[in-house]
Amino acid sequence: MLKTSLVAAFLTVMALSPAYAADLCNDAHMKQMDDMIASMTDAAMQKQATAALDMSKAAMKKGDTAECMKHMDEAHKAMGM
Ligand SMILES: [Cu+2]
Repeated sequence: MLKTSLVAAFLTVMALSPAYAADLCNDAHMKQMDDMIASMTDAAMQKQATAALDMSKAAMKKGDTAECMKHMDEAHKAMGM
């Protein structure tokens, strides 16, 4: 019982921590996103995801993780995630 709630608390911290966000705002994940977007079949959604990812990459270059994650989230939504 106690162990389960500790794991749940840990997962919540993981999801909310900046370290987790930084985990997605990196070159490796951007490459993964590029590949995933490239394989999308819906042209309109693909365009939307590309635009969002471009803004996410620009924010990442500036070191703005919060902004990077915001646009990353938009890209994910356009990808149906
Ligand atoms: Cu992503």
